[in-house]
Amino acid sequence: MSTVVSTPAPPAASTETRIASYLLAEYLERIGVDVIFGLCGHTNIAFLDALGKSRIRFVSTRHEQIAAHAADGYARASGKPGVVLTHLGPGLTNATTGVANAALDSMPMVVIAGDIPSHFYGRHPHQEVNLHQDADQFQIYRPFCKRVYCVDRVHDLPRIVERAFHLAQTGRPGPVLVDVPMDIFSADLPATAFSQMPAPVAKPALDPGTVKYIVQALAEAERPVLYAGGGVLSAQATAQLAALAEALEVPVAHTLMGKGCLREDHPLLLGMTGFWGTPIANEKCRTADLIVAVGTRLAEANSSSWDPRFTFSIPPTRLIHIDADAAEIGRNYPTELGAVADAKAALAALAAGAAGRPHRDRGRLRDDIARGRTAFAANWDHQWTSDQYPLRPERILSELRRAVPPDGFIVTDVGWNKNGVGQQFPITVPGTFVTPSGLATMGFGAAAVLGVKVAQPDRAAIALVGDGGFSTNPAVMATAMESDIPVVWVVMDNAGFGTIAGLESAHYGWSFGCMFECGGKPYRIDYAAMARACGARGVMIETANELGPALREAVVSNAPTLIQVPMENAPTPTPGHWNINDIYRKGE
Ligand SMILES: Cc1ncc(C[n+]2csc(CCOP(=O)(O)OP(=O)(O)O)c2C)c(N)n1
Repeated sequence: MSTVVSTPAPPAASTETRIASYLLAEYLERIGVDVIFGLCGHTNIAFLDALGKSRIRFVSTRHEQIAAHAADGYARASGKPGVVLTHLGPGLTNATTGVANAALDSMPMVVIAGDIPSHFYGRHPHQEVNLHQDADQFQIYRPFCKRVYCVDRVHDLPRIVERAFHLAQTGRPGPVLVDVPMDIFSADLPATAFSQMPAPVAKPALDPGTVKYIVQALAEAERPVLYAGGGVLSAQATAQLAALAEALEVPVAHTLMGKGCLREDHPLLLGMTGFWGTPIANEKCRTADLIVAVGTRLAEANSSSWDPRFTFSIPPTRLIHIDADAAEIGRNYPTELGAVADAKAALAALAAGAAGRPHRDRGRLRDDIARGRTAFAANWDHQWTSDQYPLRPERILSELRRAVPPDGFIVTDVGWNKNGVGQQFPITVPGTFVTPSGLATMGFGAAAVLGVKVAQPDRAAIALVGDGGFSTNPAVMATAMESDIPVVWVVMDNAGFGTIAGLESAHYGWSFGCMFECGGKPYRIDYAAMARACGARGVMIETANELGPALREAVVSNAPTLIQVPMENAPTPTPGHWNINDIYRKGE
């Protein structure tokens, strides 16, 4: 955090000068920025003018949270940093949720925010955040950005922007803020001021001794498990993970963000761990003698609140943990060996070291896995063909899987959609499952899908969201229309914040404050009509059999489409544990 030490101003007289905004837009083009998501304000229109004259696409949203989630989705689907442009004050604060969501899921992002004119520092000008310090808005981003820069002089702008893109992408990726007083956008700079490009950075790998140690430990362990987090997906290391697992016949469990790390039908795949995980994944992790975890925080939801009775029992299980961020190692469990490395480099080296190496006999491991997965699926797979109306959520998943090509993106929000997809939905192409994990932000899915589609226009992009989540930011439909982004939103409509309603009902016997009601009756919004009012396609599903054809039509329609599906508020099975359930106490 902080404003950096100022760069000495170069002698101005000897150089041709140009307005900083135009130089900034041209620099962003040169470093590969092809889209910026944002919303205008009087503090950033000088930069918007430059953007409009550049080759960079500007996706204008109706709420800055949408811009930040869309940029986050773009980063996930492109591998490049998402870029956000906001106005000062309320623009910057509106974007906070989206930026924090990207931070907690380690997504690279650069936020460029307008700010008050620097010559008015101390006078509390219009829309300034200044209750504790003048020009203080950039501090709002401090807890979740890798660094927050406030540009005090125009000569600092090129170096700060270069630093921002460098930091957002290196090490553990995350958001960086560049806060720009509006007069700086309009100030002069030498025409060559933006000359430094972010440096290419080699990723940290495992040293040969560590590779040997881990391969030997995996080969000799009796019941080893490879545990994959989102770091494996973002490093595009799934082929290396499969090669290692197959070479040593080691089963693979994963976190929510790690879903897609192995094909769903891979015989060594255990599935997701934790509260909403699968019994076989929890059991194999809990009874493992060695876990090699890669690219994961071993976070609460995936670890059944770290309760040793459910998902991980470390010790006695030995833990080897490989992560890009040293701070993650040893945080939640005693760790035999930590290694700070890029997931792809590490897994490639381990797979090479494991190739052809003898390992312990794993007995009937593959049969065990198949039996465990089938037994769990028997709890719900008959619902995949249910004709019930309002629909069963599982029927929605089955229709979705059949209608969306394997390389299409499924973007979830928070609710049954996230939990059910993480647990039950077959993903075969890595990276096609996009979900908010760390901040678990309701409102993410319907907006993030916009950025996913911008990044991958030739692939289908479907947001699966609850009616609660969708109604937080329905203005996504206006953006999809204006910017011609043909996404599909499937709204699972149970007339309430269903997941929380179910939790309250289980502990307190009612769902006060969680269901949508008007005049004492369930309150249902006609989202399909709303979509049509925005000029998009809107389809209301009236029988279960209508859903499949509606989805297939939406995928090929090349037009923004909302499909509203009345749905039973059925809970997602919870084979693991969540400590909140031990906390609630009901009074008289
Ligand atoms: C911004 C935000 N507010 C509140 C929550 C808490 N929360 C988690 S799930 C949920 C309900 C979501 O409702 P809906 O989108 O209708 O999906 P459903 O649970 O009904 O499947 C809420 C309110 C959250 N995760 N994010």
